[in-house]
Amino acid sequence: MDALDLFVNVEEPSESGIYWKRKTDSSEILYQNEDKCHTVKPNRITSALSGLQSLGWSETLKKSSWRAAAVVLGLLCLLLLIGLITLASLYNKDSSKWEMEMVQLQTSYKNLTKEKDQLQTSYNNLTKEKDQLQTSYNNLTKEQDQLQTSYRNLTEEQDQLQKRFEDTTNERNDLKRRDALFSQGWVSFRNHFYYISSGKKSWQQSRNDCLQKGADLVIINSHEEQEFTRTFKQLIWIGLTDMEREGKWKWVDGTPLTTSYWSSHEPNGVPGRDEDCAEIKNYDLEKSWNDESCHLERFWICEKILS
Ligand code: MAN
Ligand code: CA
Repeated sequence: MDALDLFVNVEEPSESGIYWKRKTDSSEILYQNEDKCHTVKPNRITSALSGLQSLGWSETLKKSSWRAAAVVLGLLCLLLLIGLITLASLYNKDSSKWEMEMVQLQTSYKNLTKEKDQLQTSYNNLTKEKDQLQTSYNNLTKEQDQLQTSYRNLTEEQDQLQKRFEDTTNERNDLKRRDALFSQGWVSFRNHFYYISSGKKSWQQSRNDCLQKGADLVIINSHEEQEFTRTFKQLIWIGLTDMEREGKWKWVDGTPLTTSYWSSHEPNGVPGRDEDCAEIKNYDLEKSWNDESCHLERFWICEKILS
C-alpha cells in the first residue's frame, strides 16, 4: 500500500472490525484492519496500541522516541515554515515599500530635473538681461561722461562769453562816459580827463566846481601833465596848497608834494599876501609854478580819472 494514496475512512460498523476503503477507481478494494496497517499514518495510534500489545517493552520505548523526535522535527519544520513565511511577507512588504519609495524618488528626481532645467533657463535669461543692462549702463556712463565734458566746455565757453559781454559792456559804458565828457568840454590824456574852465574863480570856488563835476583840481605828477597845463598859456589854479600848515605843500588828494615845477625864487610867500595856493604862471617855462593869494580869480583845470 502507498502512503500517498488517498484513504476514505468509512468507519462503518462491521462484525469483523474497522476496515478502510481505498478510492482509486470505481472499484473498491477493501483491506482488513490487520497488523500491516500500522505503517499508514492515519492509523498510527491504532497501530501503536496494537504494537504495545504485540512487541516487548524496549521496542515500544524506541518506537515512541522516534515518534517524539518526528513530532519535534515536524514542529521545528512548522516553525521554520512560519519563519520563512514571515520573512517572505516582511521581504515583500519591504520590497513594495522600497518600490514605492523608488517610484516617489524617481518622480521627485524627474520634478527636480524639470525645476533645475527651468531654473537654468531662468538663469540664462537673467544672465542675458544682466549683460544687456550692463551694456546699457556702460553706454549710458559713456554718454554721461561725454555730456559732462560737453557741459564743462559749454560752461567754460559761457564764462568766456560772460566775461566778453561784461568787458564789452564796460567798454561801451566807458565810451559813453567819454563821449559825455567830451561833449561837456573835457579832454583826455592817458585815461585821465581834464576840464579847462572858460571863466575865472577863486581857488576854493574853482575847486568846488570840480567837486561838483565828480572831479578835483588837477594834480601834476608827471612831466606830461606839467607840459599839458602849460599849453593853455593862461594863469591857472592847480590842486596844490599849504593852507593847512604854512610851507607844507600838499595835493588836494592829501599826498605830499614830491616832484615840483616852481619858478625860480618861488614859493616866496610874499608877506601880507597870504600866498597859500599854487598857480601856473610862467607857462613859457617848464618851471612855471608860483604861490599866490587864494582869493584871486584865475582859470582852473579839473581832473578826473576813469577806472
Ligand atoms: C607877484 C605875485 C607873487 C610873486 C611875485 C614874483 O608879486 O605874483 O606871488 O611871487 O609876483 O615876482
Ligand atoms: Ca609867489
